[in-house]
Amino acid sequence: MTILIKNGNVVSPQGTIAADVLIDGERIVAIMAPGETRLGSNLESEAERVIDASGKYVIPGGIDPHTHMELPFGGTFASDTFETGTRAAAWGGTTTIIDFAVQVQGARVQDGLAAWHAKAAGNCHIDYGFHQIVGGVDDDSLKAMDELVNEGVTSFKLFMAYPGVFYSDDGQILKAMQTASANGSMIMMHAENGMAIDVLVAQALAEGKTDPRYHSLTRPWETEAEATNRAIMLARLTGAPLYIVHMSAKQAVAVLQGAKDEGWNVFGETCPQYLYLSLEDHLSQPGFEGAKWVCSTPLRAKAEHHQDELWRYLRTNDLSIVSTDHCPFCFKEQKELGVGNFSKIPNGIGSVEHRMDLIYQGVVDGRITLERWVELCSTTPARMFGLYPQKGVIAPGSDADIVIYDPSGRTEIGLNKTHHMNMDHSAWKNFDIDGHVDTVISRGTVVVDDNEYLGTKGHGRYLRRGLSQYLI
Ligand code: DUC
Ligand code: ZN
Ligand code: ZN
Repeated sequence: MTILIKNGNVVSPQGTIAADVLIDGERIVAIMAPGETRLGSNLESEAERVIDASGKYVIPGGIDPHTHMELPFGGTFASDTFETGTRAAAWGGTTTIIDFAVQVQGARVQDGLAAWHAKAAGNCHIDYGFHQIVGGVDDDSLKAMDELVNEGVTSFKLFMAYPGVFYSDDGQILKAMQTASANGSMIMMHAENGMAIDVLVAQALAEGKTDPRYHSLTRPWETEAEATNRAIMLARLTGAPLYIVHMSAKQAVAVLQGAKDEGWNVFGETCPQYLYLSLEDHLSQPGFEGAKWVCSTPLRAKAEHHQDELWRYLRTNDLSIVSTDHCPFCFKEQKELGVGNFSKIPNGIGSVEHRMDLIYQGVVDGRITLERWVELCSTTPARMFGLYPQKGVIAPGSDADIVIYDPSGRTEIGLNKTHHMNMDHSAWKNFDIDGHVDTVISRGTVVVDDNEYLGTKGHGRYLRRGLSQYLI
């Protein structure tokens, strides 16, 4: 199928230009001045489909490099499958996800990856890749890291939190970082001091503090900043590149900023929940309502002014990417596991469908530029995780993953009935966006058009990733 997208404004980190985009099959084949012909041919009459994007932005499809479909957590599983989660992502203008395959202590890393392939294969609506969680660092898993790099899994997530579950101690972290330093892969870090947090949690529960808001109060910013600093120092010691996930505390990002200023290979992401939601307004809602917003790192106190600082760090590139950490749980029977004990509430918020809209709102609000929106949500994720220039850019030869975004449209994202994630509630109640995802194209196939879903399960393909471009 050939598709001509005409009269749109094509956005990249370098700028926005009025241009027509020609797609042939799964790839972009030409970007031309509006109305220009190619090789003497009249493209408009030759294209099988012409989409008029007048007044709209034409952007590379969103890349969400941090999702957890079907993650086992706290005795249950994240409620989106690869089928429901990738479909919801497509609805929201995200055309690639990178999900986390899980290895638990005592199991083989290769088996964890194989299990994730089995969950995803034939079920995805959009393209997908994997990072690998290494939950049990030992000699076998260190060897497996080398093997996985050759299979296109070029980043490994370690946890300084969740002792007894995903946790690695400093010696294990050091060894995994030495391995990454040697094989060129990226270490992704959940940076929270889990040992200290477990003590604070036990003390709070002993004092009868069981409400959801204590989830945040027992994970204070110091536990994030301390772990961030420790991870950076261990990365520095080993020469491993480091990417800190879901940063929420301004003090932790200040530590990252210092290391970046020294020229070290360290990067960080934040997520929409930390830019918009808070301890006071969400996690502290009456009764058990706040459980909807239990995630880790936690939502922080508005009074501490983290949100403005996180937006600033996004502008200054101290934070490089906005991912979602999409990890949805239903309220009924899943979040409810923690009634009477906040530490038993499964951690996670569902946002994979809303990231493009929520961060576009930052453009509307004057917090970031249009070009930075595309850079944070598509181009940098592609470059950071070895997908560029196949993904993350509108250029001849790149996959035709394209979103046509209407800046004069409107999107009510907080209505439980209208989202497509497999959840019985929305964490984004009362969020209305000045903008709208009109058309979504995944590898040359129109999957969303004018509020209609046209995609199919099984269209999404596994992406074998290369090494990060930021390390060369
Ligand atoms: N944080 C979450 O909120 N959910 C899943 C795992 C994590 O680190
Ligand atoms: Zn995490
Ligand atoms: Zn996560």
